[in-house]
Amino acid sequence: MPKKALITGITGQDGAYLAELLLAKGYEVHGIKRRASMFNTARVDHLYQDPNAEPRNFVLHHGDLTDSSSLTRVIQAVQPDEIYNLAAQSHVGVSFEQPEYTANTDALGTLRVLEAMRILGLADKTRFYQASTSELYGLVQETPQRETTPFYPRSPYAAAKMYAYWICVNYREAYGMYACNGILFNHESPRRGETFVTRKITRGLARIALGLEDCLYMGNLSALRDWGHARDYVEMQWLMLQQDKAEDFVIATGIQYSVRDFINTAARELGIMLRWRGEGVTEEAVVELSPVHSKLQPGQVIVKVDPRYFRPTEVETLLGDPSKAKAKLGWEPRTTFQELVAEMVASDLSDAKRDALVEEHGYETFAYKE
Ligand code: NDP
Ligand code: GDR
Repeated sequence: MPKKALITGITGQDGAYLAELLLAKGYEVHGIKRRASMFNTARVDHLYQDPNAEPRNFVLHHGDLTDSSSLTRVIQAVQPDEIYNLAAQSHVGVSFEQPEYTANTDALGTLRVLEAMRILGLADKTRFYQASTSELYGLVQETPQRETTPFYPRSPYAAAKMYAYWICVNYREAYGMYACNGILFNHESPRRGETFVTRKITRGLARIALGLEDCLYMGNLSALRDWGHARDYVEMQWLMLQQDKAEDFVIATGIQYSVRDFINTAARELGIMLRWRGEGVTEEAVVELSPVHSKLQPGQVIVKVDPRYFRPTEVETLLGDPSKAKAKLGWEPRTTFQELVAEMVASDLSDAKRDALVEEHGYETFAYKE
């Protein structure tokens, strides 16, 4: 019998990479998707299987982390060996605008999954992974941050994830459940949501390079993050559930860059050299050099600061210490920062080229030529 995994948040960035990994390992993969007015399965459509296919090893179920009955129903039907709780309102900035919804999904949602497991008598059978986050460290108390570093959340998102972290620890201690937290630092990919900073940069600059947009408006350019690749990080999520004993782990690269560094690196990938001028809200990036055939002109301002993107309380710096994961899980990040940026730029450039063609020739002509 193949092992069965249930992934909440399967339609998100990590859910899609994790589903691919588990399918490759021979798992039967079940995922919870929420109802939306438009298709929301683009990241996993390539894994879709005809409902009449046998054996069927990839199945999506409707459900929502704010709805206990749907969670209980799905968990009862699937009887999973492993549950990966990845679903969340995961945008820190948005959590200031929707704090209650964020708490309901990210904090209580985690409790609902754990309670469903307990009530259904799966506390001994099913292993549980909680998508915890470096945002727990917020206003950092120690650098680099490790498993023992005290938390100081700085957003409604982080406060909700802190509840989720501790309820996971509590269910492990109270009921002997195999439940663990992966404290993952930022991880990105071409599948990253378009409003997170890295993807906003690679998508925005690719479109600017092709003349589809003029300028990228950014928030805090000095924020420092420890960025890795999502494909590498989901492997650690799986490994955490394969140990003898449930434990919490920091997953990070141990290397830090600023948002400004990310912009410079992405621009260089596109053959654009930038010069920065001004400071604070007047800081901007000017094109110094651009590729010969580019529509960009030297002197053109393509990045500006817009205070709209500042957060009421910011996490200025995060840097992880993955020593424990290295020692116990054999963790080695495979993708370098440069490779990550290059992969994201290449993907967004290819999308932007398609959009530029459609804009130039019109959809009908483009479709006809195809
Ligand atoms: P995404 O935002 O890409 O994906 C979030 C997923 O959760 C989506 O599938 C989304 O569905 C789903 N979801 C949101 N709200 C609900 C709800 N109420 N009920 C059911 N499903 C819901 O996040 P990532 O893949 O980047 O991250 C995965 C997890 O890891 C999240 O919990 C995030 O907070 C955490 N994390 C992420 C890090 C990162 O750098 N990426 C770092 C540390 C932690 P839909 O597609 O319909 O929107
Ligand atoms: P973060 O990621 O808040 O770390 O949370 P995000 O990419 O949103 O921001 C990173 C840093 O960049 C600064 N920033 C901007 N951010 C966005 N989104 N848009 C901008 O225009 C912009 N300009 C500057 C931010 O202020 C911040 O300092 C991510 C999410 O995936 C969480 O779910 C996860 O828990 C953490 O990473 C680890």
